[in-house]
This record gives sequence, structure tokens and C-alpha cells, in this order.
Amino acid sequence: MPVNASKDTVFLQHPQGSQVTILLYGATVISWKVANDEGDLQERLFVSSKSRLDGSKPVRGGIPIVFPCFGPPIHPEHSRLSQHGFARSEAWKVDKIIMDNDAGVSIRLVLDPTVNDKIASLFPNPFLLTYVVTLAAHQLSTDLHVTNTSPSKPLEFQALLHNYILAPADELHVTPLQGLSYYDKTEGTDEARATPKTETRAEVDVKKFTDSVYENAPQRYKISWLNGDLEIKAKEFKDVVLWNPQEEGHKLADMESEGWKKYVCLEPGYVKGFVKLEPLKTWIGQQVMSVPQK
Ligand code: TA6
Repeated sequence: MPVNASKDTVFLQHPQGSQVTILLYGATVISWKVANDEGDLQERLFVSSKSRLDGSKPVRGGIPIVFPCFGPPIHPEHSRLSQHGFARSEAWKVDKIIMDNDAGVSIRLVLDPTVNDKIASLFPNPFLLTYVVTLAAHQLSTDLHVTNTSPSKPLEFQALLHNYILAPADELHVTPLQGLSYYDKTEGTDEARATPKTETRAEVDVKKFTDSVYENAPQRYKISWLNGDLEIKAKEFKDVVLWNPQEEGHKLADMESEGWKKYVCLEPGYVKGFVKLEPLKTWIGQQVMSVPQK
């Protein structure tokens, strides 16, 4: 069965073997498996073994969806929201199967605030979120559709896909970030965190605590390590965040022992400034992750 939905999860399987599991809580992709060169299925996403998958807390791993604010809220209309907004911590619903053939298996999920009083009380602006997850043989596409359902008022938001990529943190590097302007959230003062730096490295590693917000980024990235690589392409996600807490990860209650050694977060998003979506319009942020074939 290529699409299998249960009360809490959706499982997609491609005819060539790749698989994805989505938790309806947060529409969080919690597993993406693709065959390696030997033909064995290999997990590509990190999920902390201490992360609860019971809907009590956002998942520490996979691909949490950040919406409508990135980090602590700074927009006056977002003041009642918590860090990274509510999309990652609400129950989504399966809307429909979009495609189920050799080209790909695709499903659409929906988060509708008109049937969720909690969201309406935190964020009264009318909107609708849909999320299309498409699995191909060596690719995973995740597209976030934001519709402003108000007939009269613009919708202002930030959005990001918080990918936890399974890869050895002491070996990997990310390209091409050189020359980009970025904000370094590991700096000690508000002033230093708000002062842009310029990335000078051709290959950016995460061997030390890294929390960098690159703006106006190229929307195509490669993560490379000794025995692997992964490509990420994006559209309408003009910024990208690179995060690995290193030893600071001890402070995260849901981080497994030394979990930070196993992943890097490379997160396409629109997080510097806000998308301003006119009434009755839809914005689509797209991401395609792929495992390059030799
Ligand atoms: O995207 C990077 C970041 O904003 C970091 O600053 C870091 O705190 C991380 O997200 C995790 O946030 P969380 O709310 O999931 O603990």
C-alpha cells in the first residue's frame, strides 16, 4: 500500500522503495528513507530518541514547520505566539492523496484555524495552511501553501522548514554560503546579534556552536561529508538558517545524549522581515531535498 494513514501518522512508499513518515502532529516529517548505493534503505533525517512523539511537545528532529513566526515573536500581531509559532504543535488533517504512481507519491495535509479555537485565540488573522509532501525515488518535496482568507486585510508572517539532516556534524560542510550576509545568534549581546556579518568561508562547518541566519541566500545548498551528501533546493524561502548547538545541546531537555553530533539543521525560510500576503492570495514556499546519484 503506497499511502497508509493511521490516526496519528501518514506513511508513503515509492515503488522504488523510498519511504516517508509524517506525524499529523505538526505535519512533522519524522522519517525519510532512501536506498544507498548498495540498495539498502537509509534514514536521512535525525530525530532525537528523547523526543516525545505524542503531541505534547514539538518534535526534536525531522522537519518541523515554523509558522507564523521564527524564534520569539517580534511582529505586534504575533505577540501571543510562542517560539517558532503554532504550525509545529497543532494537529493537522489529511486532505487528499494528490498523486500515487511511478513518478511520485504525494499527499496534502491541512491546518484550518476555523476548526481550531486555540489558534483563533492566539492568532485571529484568517488564513489556511496546506502542506504537500511528495516522495520520489531519491527526492522529498515539501511545499507549504499559505492562503490569506481575509477579503480585506493583508497577512504578515514568517515561515521556515526546520530540517534536521542526519549527517556527522564534525565532518560535514555546507556550500555555497560564501559572501552572504548573516546574523550570528551565538553572539553575546543584542547589538552583536543584530549586526550583520559577511560569510568568508567557502565551506561552512558546524564544529563549533552555530546559529546563523543568512539572508537573501541562493536557495540551493549542498551538505557534504565523507560518505555522503544531500542537496536542498528552495523557492520563495529567501533566507536560510544553519544551526547546530554542539555542547549547548545539553540544555535541550529532549536532546538525546550527544545528539548534536549526528545532525545539522539547514533550514530554508522567510525569516528576515515578513511575507506580506494580500487578501485572498496564496504564497507557496517550496523545498526539494535530494540524494545525489553517483
Ligand atoms: O532555527 C534555529 C533555532 O531558531 C535556534 O536558535 C535554536 O534555538 C533552534 O531553532 C531550536 O528551537 P526550538 O524551539 O525547537 O528549541
